[in-house]
Amino acid sequence: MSQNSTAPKLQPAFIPPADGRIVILTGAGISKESGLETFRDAGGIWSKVRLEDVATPEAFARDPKRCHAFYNMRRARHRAADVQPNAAHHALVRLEQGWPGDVMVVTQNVDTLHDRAGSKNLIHMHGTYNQARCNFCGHVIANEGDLSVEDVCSACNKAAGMRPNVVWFGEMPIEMERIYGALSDCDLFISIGTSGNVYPAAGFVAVVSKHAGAHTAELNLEPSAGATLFAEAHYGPATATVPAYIDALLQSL
Ligand code: BV8
Repeated sequence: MSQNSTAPKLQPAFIPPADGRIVILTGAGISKESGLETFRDAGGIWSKVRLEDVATPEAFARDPKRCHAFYNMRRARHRAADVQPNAAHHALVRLEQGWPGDVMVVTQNVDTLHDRAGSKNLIHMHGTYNQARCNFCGHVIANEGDLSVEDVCSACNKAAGMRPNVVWFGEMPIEMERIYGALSDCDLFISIGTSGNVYPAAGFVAVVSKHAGAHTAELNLEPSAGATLFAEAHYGPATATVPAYIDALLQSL
């Protein structure tokens, strides 16, 4: 039974075997209807500030106060009471709980909306807002408040080194081996809310497509840069397409 009888119906072009492995990649678009900005939509984050000035190790070395201000502003928005997981986040939790095979969510997002919705088999390949890391010794702490150059590392006692524990451009994404292992062994790859501009995430669909029997689907507001690489696509807001698609998969069991 669909979660909401008025929800739009959507028929997946491919239903994996019941023990099939499903890997889901999400980007900023899945959090848009929760009230968080995307990066490359009109009026998005990168239309207001250059990533080279706030989201690279060189930018942090050059002007740490500017980087802290950028992340403090986004982290404060992320903490706001009106920013909650939406129907798309909750649909992915239903899939993880109701699908007999393995379901893994790999998110590019540094927000914690998947975690708060209840996703367990979840990889934050670009890190998260709610940790800080020392640039000198690598010590990681939980941190949901503002960071500044006055912060002192509790492990090495050096100041001005605490940075957001996110993956900046030019840095190695997290758990890449585990991600590539899942991609090369999955039956269904679903990409949700990403423009397909940032690598290596944008290359995942090509990794999956190399493996016989794997199917790829894009659920996005509009065709991504990699749209032609997907076997299937459904366009519309994530809170409409994702529950409809996921509930159709679950009803096929
Ligand atoms: C690396 C964390 C080496 C910080 C981010 C080729 C191969 C390898 C690397 C590169 C390469 N070419 C270039 C590179 C370098 C670079 C890169 O990709 N540059 C780009 C600009 C060309 N990549 C890197 O530096 C990466 N590191 O490569 O290390 C390596 C290589 C391979 C293997 C190991 C190591 C590190 C990149 C990570 C950077 N950090 N974020 C932070 O958040 O501040 S990236 C940033 O972009 C966010 O994570 C964001 O999630 C991500 C991708 O953006 P999207 O999520 O797609 O968001 P966007 O706004 O673009 O799109 C939103 C989409 O949603 C749109 O399509 C829209 O239509 C849709 N949408 C909107 N509303 C809705 C919706 N969909 C549904 N419903 C809605 N309501």
